[in-house]
Amino acid sequence: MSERIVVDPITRIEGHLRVEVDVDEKGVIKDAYSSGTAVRGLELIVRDRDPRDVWAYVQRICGVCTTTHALASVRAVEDALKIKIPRNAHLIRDIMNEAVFIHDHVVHFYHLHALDWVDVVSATKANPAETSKIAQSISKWPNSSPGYFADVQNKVKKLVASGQLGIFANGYWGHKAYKLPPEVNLLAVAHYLEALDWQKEIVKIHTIFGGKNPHPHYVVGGMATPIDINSDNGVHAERLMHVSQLIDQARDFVTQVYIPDLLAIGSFYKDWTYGGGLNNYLCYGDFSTGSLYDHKLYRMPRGVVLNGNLNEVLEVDLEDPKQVQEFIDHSWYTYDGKDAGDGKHPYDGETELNYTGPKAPYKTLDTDKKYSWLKAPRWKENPMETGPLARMMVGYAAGKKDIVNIVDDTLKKLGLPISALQSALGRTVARGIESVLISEWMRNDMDALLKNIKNGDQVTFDRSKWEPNTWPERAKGVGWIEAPRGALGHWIDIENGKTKNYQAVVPTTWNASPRDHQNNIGAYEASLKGTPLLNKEQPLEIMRIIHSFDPCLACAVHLTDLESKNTTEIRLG
Ligand code: NFE
Ligand code: MG
Repeated sequence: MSERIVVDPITRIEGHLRVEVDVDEKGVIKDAYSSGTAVRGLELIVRDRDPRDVWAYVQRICGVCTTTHALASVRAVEDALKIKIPRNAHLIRDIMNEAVFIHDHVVHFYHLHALDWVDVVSATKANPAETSKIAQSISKWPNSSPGYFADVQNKVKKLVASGQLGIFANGYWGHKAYKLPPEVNLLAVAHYLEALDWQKEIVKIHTIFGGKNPHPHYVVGGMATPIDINSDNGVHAERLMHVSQLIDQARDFVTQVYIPDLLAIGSFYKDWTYGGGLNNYLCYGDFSTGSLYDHKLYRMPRGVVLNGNLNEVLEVDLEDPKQVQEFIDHSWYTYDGKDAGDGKHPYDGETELNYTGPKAPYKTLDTDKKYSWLKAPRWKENPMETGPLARMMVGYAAGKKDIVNIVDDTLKKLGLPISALQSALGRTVARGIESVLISEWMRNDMDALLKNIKNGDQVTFDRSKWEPNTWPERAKGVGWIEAPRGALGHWIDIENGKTKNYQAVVPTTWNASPRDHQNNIGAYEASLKGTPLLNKEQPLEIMRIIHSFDPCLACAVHLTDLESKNTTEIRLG
């Protein structure tokens, strides 16, 4: 006999995610179902619009990865119209994307994921002098005196005593799966608060290069970044120096706070090996050392690792109609008016809503049938994981030196083999590892930008193909990027200067996907299977595993139908 457990909503994520699991009498998860429960509207909104405007609409898919959809969109239009952007624009875009990665990963680690491993209430029992000793032994970060940690502890004690835990309310405090000593819990809580403060700084990189954050400005053909080092306006020398400082600060926060904490916390959970999942990893690749248009120059390589086989990296072709496809057999859509159908490549993609789930209020979804607003993207009909772990696996398999070195080095520090990365904890470690790499790359890209500018090149925009009368009648293009949560692709079909069709296939759609035409399960679903729950009333293990992917359902379900009544039927009580 199995029992169905429902977690809805999954908190500390972006968007609306529901997870249903079947557990056996021993409390082990035998099957899992991941459902996106809200539906929004961006792919349809951009139809018939000027392709040069689309970035500004699709950027609103998400307020977390505030720059990623704009970047994917301008790249798609530029690919379609064969526009090559100036080198400065490419560097600025990469620096902005790198800033999003660091921002996202730090916020994810401390504010969205840490409390699955860190017991806040236990921190009240810590000896602050011991916490200080630990802090000083693992990092040279200056805020590490016993008095500093005593102050943080007093704040937490006051919260606990008041009975109103504020931002720490409703945690599973005291759950037996928490393993950290009180002193390490206190360290993590202190840095949770510091990271909250720090994260408002790094976004200034966007405000300087892109005018604002969230949703900085982009332009098809380059960047709307008015570089003029001798002026008082626009992006002048002083502002460039400010970006430079922010990049150094970000690197310090990653290497002196985030990574030491990750290793300290991780070392207590080495035997919690659940959450691996599919072992199929997909990367589109990004962060070129030279031309954007040459994949071979990518620091994060493009490719697929299938069935955990690190001896082979398979080639990914985003225009091949048989590679990336979306299926709807278990998703609330129709294809060509039918409930099921062959997978569609995004150039031929369709977004017709068709809610067939139960009327609210309901206890469980009918998971044999359709059960999610997410489509099921597949690569050559395989379900794939994308994101930090995928990037480190593909980079490792491809023999990228800096990736291999830092992965090996980190595993050595933790005393773990590479196979240990195929777990929830491994995903979290991979995210930390890539933060170190990206903070280095961000420094290098900024140095390259400064050098270019010093050499007299201040150009950020190429207007040679700005006017639609320079475009062909019909043009298709794909824009890809690595976003913090994984591989992101936007596909555009342009006809007579207008957007004929637009499809976004998003990292969280891959990871949180439901079953497909062959009943293959998605990455979240696979990662939950086989995990024992210590306490079915407090399914902390489900939170650990799902959070390790850093879900963003806003991104994943990016379409809507304002006239349909369907959306109200699934509103959750
Ligand atoms: Ni809404 Fe996003 C990222 C994109 S997620 S956060 O990273 O693209 O799937
Ligand atoms: Mg889509």
